[in-house]
Amino acid sequence: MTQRYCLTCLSLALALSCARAPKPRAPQPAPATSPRAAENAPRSVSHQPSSPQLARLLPLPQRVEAAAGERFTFTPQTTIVAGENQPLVMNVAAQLVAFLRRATGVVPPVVAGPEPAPPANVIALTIDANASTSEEGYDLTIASGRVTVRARTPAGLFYAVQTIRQLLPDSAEYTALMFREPPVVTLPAVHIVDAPRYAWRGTMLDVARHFFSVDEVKHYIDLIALYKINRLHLHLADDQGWRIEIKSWPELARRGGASEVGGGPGGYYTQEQYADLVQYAASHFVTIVPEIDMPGHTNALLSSYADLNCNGTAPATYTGTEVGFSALCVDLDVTYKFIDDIVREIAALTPGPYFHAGGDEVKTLTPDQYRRFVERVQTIVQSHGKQMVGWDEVSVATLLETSIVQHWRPDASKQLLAGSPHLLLSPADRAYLDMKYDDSTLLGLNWAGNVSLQKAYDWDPEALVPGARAGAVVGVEAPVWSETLTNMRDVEFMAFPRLPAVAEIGWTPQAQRSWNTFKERVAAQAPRWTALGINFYRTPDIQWRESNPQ
Ligand code: TNX
Repeated sequence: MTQRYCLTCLSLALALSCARAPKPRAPQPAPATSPRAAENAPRSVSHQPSSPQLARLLPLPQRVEAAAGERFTFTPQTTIVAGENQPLVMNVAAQLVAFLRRATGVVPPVVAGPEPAPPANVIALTIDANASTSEEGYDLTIASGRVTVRARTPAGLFYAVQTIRQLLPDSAEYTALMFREPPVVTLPAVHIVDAPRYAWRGTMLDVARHFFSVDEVKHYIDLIALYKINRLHLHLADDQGWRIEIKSWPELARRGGASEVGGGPGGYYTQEQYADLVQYAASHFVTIVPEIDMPGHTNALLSSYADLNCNGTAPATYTGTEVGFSALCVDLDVTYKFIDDIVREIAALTPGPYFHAGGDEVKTLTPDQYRRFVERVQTIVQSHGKQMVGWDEVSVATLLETSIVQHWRPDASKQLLAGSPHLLLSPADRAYLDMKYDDSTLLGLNWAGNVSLQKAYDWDPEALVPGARAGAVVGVEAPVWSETLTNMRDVEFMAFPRLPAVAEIGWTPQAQRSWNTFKERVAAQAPRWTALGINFYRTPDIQWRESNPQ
């Protein structure tokens, strides 16, 4: 049902907005700088955005130029104009409508076609194949009566919409509040040119140690999309549980899915549910990266099929948290038939280009057995049209040019890593969100030390692996291992505020990031997180805000 302002509210609202409209700024005398200094001065004003709304953008956009003109004011006539009637663009427009409805109380119509001329009050979402922005970048101009977004792809439009969302009142995140008196909502006049630093801005959810339902994973996707994260790696199998239906090996889900750490009931996704998750993620421009960990971390599958064990006997299910005791029988032919079947079925359900084959913490194979296993699995993955991703132990094998090594062990050989074709960075002492924040954290582990918010934020991916090939780093990923985490409240506590820190590392150019400005911007997220109901940790090093000026 379309909601409209009543006439009195509207005139009151307009009167208020006029009363509140900022006076045009007097022209400032140009600072006396030498031509050389002016030349070297950064074009960007990102470090000191002038409006309080702009001061809370996270990740920090590449270029934010506050403009002197009038602000954009939402009115009952505001219309969203989508340049093209293609489903992905319409999906982005629909998500913008949902935010605006909650922010203003009005449901703006979406029309497809060319931008109407002023004075129409318009938000224009335009795909422009020739736009100078990068693949996922966007160009956003907010001016009086008009918001214009240009991007080369629907993903770019989606990220611009997340930026607009962060400029809207925090209360817009709380559905119940949309029934309050419609407020006057305005956006600051600004020109933002933005693009991500890395293609891979990821997080991982361990649904194997403790199972998380489809709705819980969707909730996580909702939260990560706000920070422009675009990969969700699902750790679908480990010693304690197997979490995806495989039609050719039905006991995997039936038996292997029925356990988890601590003896709970576990669970698994049917193929339909997994496909639904993939689709939901895609509508938030998130690519699902499925992981089946092998040859180690395989007790759940070994306990489902006796034939996969070297001694022909299925072990009992496992609900503890030790690692390194299980391994596939690498000399059996059936092992590779099994791997081929599961990769084929999962690949067919996964439109993204990646299949993560694990490869970590194998303590029961010889180095030669391990290497040969990784190389054979890599070929199987490739035969099903996917790129292999593996934990950093796989760097001992001969890898294809398409393969990606996920660095996690702080003490992994930097020399081996440097030879990797592609590197995804998840150093445990910085990016593992299951590490405790500090000694007071009840949840989590600390084998890699405590990971404070500053530790999670203050590092440069390019400095981590000296001698890495140019362009090898594809991005960063923050894993959430779930040995100690049993529900979404736990996951939220470990991920917020550290996940937004990793998101900014993946998005914002290194030279523009600083702990001091991040501290301010992350503090300003608190009212939004409260409205969203996120169970975040109020780390003592941040002066969390209770509300934000609009
Ligand atoms: C190491 S990271 C593991 C996981 C654990 C995690 C706990 C990796 C590839 N292996 O099996 O869950 O530490 O922090």
